[in-house]
Amino acid sequence: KAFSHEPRRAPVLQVHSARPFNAEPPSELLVDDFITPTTLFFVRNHLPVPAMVDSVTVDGVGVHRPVNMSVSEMKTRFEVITVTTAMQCAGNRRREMDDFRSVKGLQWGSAAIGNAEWTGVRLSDVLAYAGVREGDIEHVIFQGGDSDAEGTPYEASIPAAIALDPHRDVLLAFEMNGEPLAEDHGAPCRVIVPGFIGARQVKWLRRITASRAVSESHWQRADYKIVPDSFNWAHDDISEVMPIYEYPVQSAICEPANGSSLDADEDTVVVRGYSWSGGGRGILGVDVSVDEGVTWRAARLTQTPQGVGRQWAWTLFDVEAAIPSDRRGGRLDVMCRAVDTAHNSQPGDIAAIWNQRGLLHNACHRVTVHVPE
Ligand code: MTE
Ligand code: MO
Repeated sequence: KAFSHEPRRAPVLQVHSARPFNAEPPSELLVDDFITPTTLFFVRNHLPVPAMVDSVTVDGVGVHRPVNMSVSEMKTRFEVITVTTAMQCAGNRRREMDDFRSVKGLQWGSAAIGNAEWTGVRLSDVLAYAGVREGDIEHVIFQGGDSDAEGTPYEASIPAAIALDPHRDVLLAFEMNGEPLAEDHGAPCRVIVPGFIGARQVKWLRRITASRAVSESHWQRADYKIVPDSFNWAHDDISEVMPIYEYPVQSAICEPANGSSLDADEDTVVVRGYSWSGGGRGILGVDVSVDEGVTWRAARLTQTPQGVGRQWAWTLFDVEAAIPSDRRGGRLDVMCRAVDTAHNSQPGDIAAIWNQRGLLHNACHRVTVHVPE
């Protein structure tokens, strides 16, 4: 039976789809903890949760020592490390893009992101052990234990240069926040690719293949690509479009919640949210505006020290802003924008980045609240 392995889920999650299960927490709860509690971590399943199988194999080009190992064998054979990294679905904030102009896909709010401590072994160590050498391969393919009605498993790949680089901290992870991986997050073992979109971080990992080409899967070849307005599905070849790997710079306001009412006796508003950039780029600053972007205030940042180029964790921000007096009894728009360590900033408007699948929505975030008299 397809959905017989679905686990219990926290009732607090807001469900976008029950089968397969897709859900995110209320965004206000995301900023309460620098490390997102596992029960609040968004879940993005394309397929039914599979039965638990504790075995990962390594095969493909250059593999002269075939590997077939359980999690306990991984622990004894390779160094175990813990990496704090955020993971964000490429579809995060799709609903806002859809509000602007219709796009295809699950209507994620702004909480399809979380920041966790992942414990596992380095993929680069496992590949070296198997005999895989740089220069022989271009991509590393990951196959999940979950499959569709025809038996086609979830699969994705990452470039070999990332997979083989120990500084990129790509993990075969078996713990999340100090506990064995939960079923929804890929138990017993998943791939963690810091700085990449969630789609490459294959859960329920069963097979790793060293390859000259990208994965043949639908999710690698046809989906998780920026399909511009100009793309013509009848004439253009989607496999020619580059797969998304790294995430661009992002930030979003979690508090106050969009559509909420501020307290009547307050003359300031406390603004809190998250910010993150892919590729190991850190966050230099987050600015908040309560006057339609005329003036901006720098928010206070909460970060964890990580090496330059390896800033995988997210940044939380908070700032207290005076409520403009002309907003009393009306609406107030609160906006935020982040700058990463490569000095990239978020686009000002959705139109510039709108795409058919509603992916990588990182335009300047805005919430609208009501200000009492
Ligand atoms: N891995 C498998 N095997 N099956 C999946 O459906 N979804 C991917 C990725 N890995 C997926 C997967 C996507 S699109 C995302 S965003 C992340 O897992 C979500 O991870 P999470 O559910 O642990 O938050
Ligand atoms: Mo995703």
